[in-house]
Amino acid sequence: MRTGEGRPATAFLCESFTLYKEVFHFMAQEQTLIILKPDAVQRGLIGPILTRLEQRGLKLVGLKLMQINEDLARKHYAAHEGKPFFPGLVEYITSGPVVVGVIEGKDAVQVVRNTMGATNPASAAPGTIRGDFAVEIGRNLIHGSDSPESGAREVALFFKEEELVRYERSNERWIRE
Ligand code: D4T
Repeated sequence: MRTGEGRPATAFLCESFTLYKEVFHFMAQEQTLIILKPDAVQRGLIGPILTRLEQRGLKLVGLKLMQINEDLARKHYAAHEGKPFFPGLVEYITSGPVVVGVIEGKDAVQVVRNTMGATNPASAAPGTIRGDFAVEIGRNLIHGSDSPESGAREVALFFKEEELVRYERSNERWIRE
């Protein structure tokens, strides 16, 4: 049997199956948004923070430098609208360039969150990013999505689909079973 363009049906089926596998694999992966906040950029901590995430074995599939405007800040922090710290939070996150990234993989949200440490750096454990580099909640250097659902919402807020890159790491089997 041949398809309309004269190609064997088996070739068409194989290509469709490969595409289906790739799309399924992509959709099945948990994603989390990270933001290296304005204080991280101003303090020259982009490298050290990304290094910690990379050294943990986390996989970046998106990364860019940008300035968050007020509209995007309000959407991103919509859950905190009306809280006393909300105006200061919007002012802080829009006050200078940030680095935003997407980390993908099993348990990405949880692993990023515990690498970051507690929201308030004053009580963050030593060895975590906030515990080693920050002292106050209003300058806590890094954001990470708090659930897979938030991750999906926030990644879609900050990245277009075509900005995310799919690739295999050559050392993947030494990081994950
Ligand atoms: P983000 O969202 O920045 O990664 O922080 P967390 O996920 O760890 O914490 P969060 O959502 O509870 O708070 C969002 C953001 O608001 C700042 N904040 C929070 C603040 O300035 N004062 C406060 O009392 C609280 C609760 C810090 C992080």
